Amino acid sequence: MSNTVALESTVIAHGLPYPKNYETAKKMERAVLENGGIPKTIGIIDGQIIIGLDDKNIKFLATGKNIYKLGTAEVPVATALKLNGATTVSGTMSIASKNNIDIFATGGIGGVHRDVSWDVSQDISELSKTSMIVVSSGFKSILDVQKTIEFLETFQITVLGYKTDSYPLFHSRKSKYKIPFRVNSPEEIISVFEEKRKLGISGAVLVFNPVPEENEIPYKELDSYIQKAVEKAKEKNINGKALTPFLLSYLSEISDGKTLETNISLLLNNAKLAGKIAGLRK
Ligand code: PSU
Ligand code: MN
Repeated sequence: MSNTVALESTVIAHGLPYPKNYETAKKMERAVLENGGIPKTIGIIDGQIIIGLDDKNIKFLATGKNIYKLGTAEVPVATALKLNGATTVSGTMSIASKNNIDIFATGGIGGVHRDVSWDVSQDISELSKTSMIVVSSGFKSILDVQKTIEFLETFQITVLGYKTDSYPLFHSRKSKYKIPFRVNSPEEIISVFEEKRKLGISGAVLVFNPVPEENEIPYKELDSYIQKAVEKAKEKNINGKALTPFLLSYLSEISDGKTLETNISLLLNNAKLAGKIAGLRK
């Protein structure tokens, strides 16, 4: 397989505010490149799937108004109806895997939401069937942690802690949940992935790479912000695709931008690790 690293565009269009979203997208590409990989940011412009969005298109997704948030299920709608859309973890993985790309870096994956019944991200079903190394900093801490861990198990998603013994939780490096397997090098990640593929087992190898220490927000501090954000979403009746973007921006607001800085830091750190993994392919 190739040394290309896929990057998603939902984090640009719906996960971070302008201009930080644009700057971060460019910095993620640079981080992949500097560490030995070829970055390709994926999105849909006027119904065209683009693997390797150029500067103009990244800016368009970073500033545009009617940009759809596209999971795998919505990708064909966007191409048929000639829409503009940013692809989520699931949408990006499904496009990348059909184009010979099997390494992907994101921030936090989707999972099972708190309080809201049956809001489970398409990311989980995609991770269960698509063969790919996915580097993230955990699932988003706005989720129900325990239920999401159980879902990863049910869907046979291979989980590895990168230099960590517990599940990192996006903004936080540690949690009380022990991660079953720890790896300490990009080489070990590649070897687990190749083995999974050789054995004919479908699905991703999900690598949890904790946010750098200097930017982490300890879970205790974070949890009070999250509870407030979840309450607010309930009060405003926000659900479905709008829920994650709302919670992320509300968290940034009530933490004085602290969660935003953390989010950017972990995205860059994940791009760096994915670049290193890809560099081994040369
Ligand atoms: N990682 C981030 N910020 C984000 C996302 C990931 O740091 O905004 C996006 C990803 O695209 C992920 C999506 O697939 O949030 C999950 O949304 P939902 O919970 O609605 O499935
Ligand atoms: Mn959802």
